[in-house]
Amino acid sequence: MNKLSSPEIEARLDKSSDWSALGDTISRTFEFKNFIEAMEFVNRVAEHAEEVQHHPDILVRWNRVTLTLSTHDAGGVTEKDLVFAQAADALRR
Ligand code: H2B
Repeated sequence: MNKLSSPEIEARLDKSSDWSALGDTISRTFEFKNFIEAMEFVNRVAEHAEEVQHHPDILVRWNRVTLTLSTHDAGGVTEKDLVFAQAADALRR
């Protein structure tokens, strides 16, 4: 899978904002009512990650979950990460 350039990533993120490019990754912080709801989201994300065999870095801080995506094989952000970002957005509920 091709690594996308910074301008390509920025252009793609403008449309589906909420995600920001940070170095060779994209990330978004999702906020929930409490820790349990945050963890339920994490579990939905985990199930999806297994299905597509693409696994985000996940940081949980009580009611906030930060997902950080990159494609290690490509050494940066690829289409795979942008597709995963949209799926994660849909799992937010
Ligand atoms: N997840 C992430 N975030 N980046 C990868 O490059 C990656 C992955 N590679 N999950 C996948 C697994 C690869 O090892 C398998 C073979 O698809």
